[in-house]
Amino acid sequence: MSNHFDAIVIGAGFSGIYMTYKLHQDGFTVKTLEKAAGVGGVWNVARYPGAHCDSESHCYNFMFSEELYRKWAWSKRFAPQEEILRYLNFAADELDVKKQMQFNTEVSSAKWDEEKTQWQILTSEGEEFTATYLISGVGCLSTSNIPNFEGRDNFAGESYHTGAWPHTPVDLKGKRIGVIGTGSSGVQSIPMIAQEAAELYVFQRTPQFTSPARNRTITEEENAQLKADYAGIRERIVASYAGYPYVRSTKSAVGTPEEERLAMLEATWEKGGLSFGSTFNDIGINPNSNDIVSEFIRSKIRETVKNPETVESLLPNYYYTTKRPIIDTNYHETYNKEHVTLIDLKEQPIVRITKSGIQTAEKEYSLDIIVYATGYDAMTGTLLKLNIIGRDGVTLKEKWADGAKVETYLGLGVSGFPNFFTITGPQSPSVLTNVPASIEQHVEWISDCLQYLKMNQIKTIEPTEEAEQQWSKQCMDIANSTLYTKTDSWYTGSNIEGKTRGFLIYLGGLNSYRQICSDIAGNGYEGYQLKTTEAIK
Ligand code: NA7
Repeated sequence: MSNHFDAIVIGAGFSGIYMTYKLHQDGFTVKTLEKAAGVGGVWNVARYPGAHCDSESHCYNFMFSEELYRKWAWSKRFAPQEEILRYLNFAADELDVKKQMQFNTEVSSAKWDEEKTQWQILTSEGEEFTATYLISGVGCLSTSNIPNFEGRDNFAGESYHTGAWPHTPVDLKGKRIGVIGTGSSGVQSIPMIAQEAAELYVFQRTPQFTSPARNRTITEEENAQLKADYAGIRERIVASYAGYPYVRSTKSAVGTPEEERLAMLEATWEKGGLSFGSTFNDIGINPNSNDIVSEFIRSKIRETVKNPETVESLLPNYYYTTKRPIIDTNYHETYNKEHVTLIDLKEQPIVRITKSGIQTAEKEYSLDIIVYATGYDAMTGTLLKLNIIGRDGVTLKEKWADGAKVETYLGLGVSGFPNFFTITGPQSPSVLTNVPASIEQHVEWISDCLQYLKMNQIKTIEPTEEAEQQWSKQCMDIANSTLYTKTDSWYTGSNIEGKTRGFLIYLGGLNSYRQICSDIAGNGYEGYQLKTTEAIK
């Protein structure tokens, strides 16, 4: 059997499923390689207790097909991991893409062959594939970050990372459990783990802003309304800044009288969900506006947590939203439970992991289980692990100086790497949007592009260095005009030891970005070098 395909897609999450479907529909041969045993991407591996999506479920799904949209009804306003995984299996079955997918197959390298103008892809299992196009659908958050604490491997109990949770149930009942990390995964899992644990110790380096999710069941009547409004929801998503079907606030926090702005904040707090972060239009750019909203959240934490010492440690002091905003269910309430203890790592840093637990500068905490809720090497970690080798044997690692100088064109391609596309790649809107909306836009753009190449007998496409540099500068300039770059976060790469600080997300909005991408395509793929077979000869 020939192992040559028009395209190899890596990853079978939202991106891989839709890309595979599109390519097959368009008449290309495609093979999708997935490391895990099934579809789902991050939703197949981040199975920690309490794992939920924080985009509202009715827009956290494929919108390109009305038929698909109508066939699925979500049970909850914010879907739990297992339901999203079920949805992705449903979508893959409905779209009939599993037969193009090969599971339990990890890509170990992909090398550009200039002479044959094709990619040679090798897997850890020793298989070889060749393909005209290489398309990454590996997602932005799929390489777990486990900090290199001294003695980490000496721990005699069980340890788990939230992003690589076992597929079989973990028995937490009556155990002494330590959770390191209070990002989204920590905040979601801590209240659930507290329900089972005999003792729970939360090791917190940075206190987080969180607002209530107010998750609830979606009634049949609501579901019927959501289905009836398919066209409206889709239209609003396409027109929106962040891929959500909501209208953005036009009010400034500093520009709104105190009484009115408090009423607005109370109303969005009560409503729940991520839209609290969009109560005003200048939270991300104006430090004074940000202070107003930050102080509002701090006041809620003070009202909730009873122990005065614990409250002090839980008050965040960075600019709200410059770390990924979190929505929670009973997070701060959990610290009122007798058996839950907050360890403030600013006061007593972790010194080492011991055989029996965690040793801080003050004492040793004896534990049965350590949960690492310590996040991901986001945006570039997984792409770099693929060992991609471009023209003249230059690796993506070398090109990006091991993550120190990441430059792409539109977050969709990299110069020196012909016929290579990155769905939600670095410097695209990606994680600062409702990600499935960004994925659909990228998949459709790539699909249009491949059809254009085919129709015009173009053999290779590759961004020019100049276009790439301009795009990278534009991304950084926009980020620098906001408060985002002022905080240490995985948005800036500063959560990973040795990773150079930058900002790998296009912040100009998905709607503007969509227009830019479509103009570039309309202008014959401006900023790209296109070569026909003749030109290559
Ligand atoms: P995050 O948001 O990166 O959170 C990781 C947490 O782990 C955060 O509180 C970190 O503290 C903490 N951390 C990381 N390294 C250490 C060390 N060395 N010591 C102590 N604490 C540490 O990851 P999540 O998985 O929660 O969320 C990621 C996204 O996944 C989420 O937004 C969803 O989109 C899905 P820090 O703040 O860096 O001081």
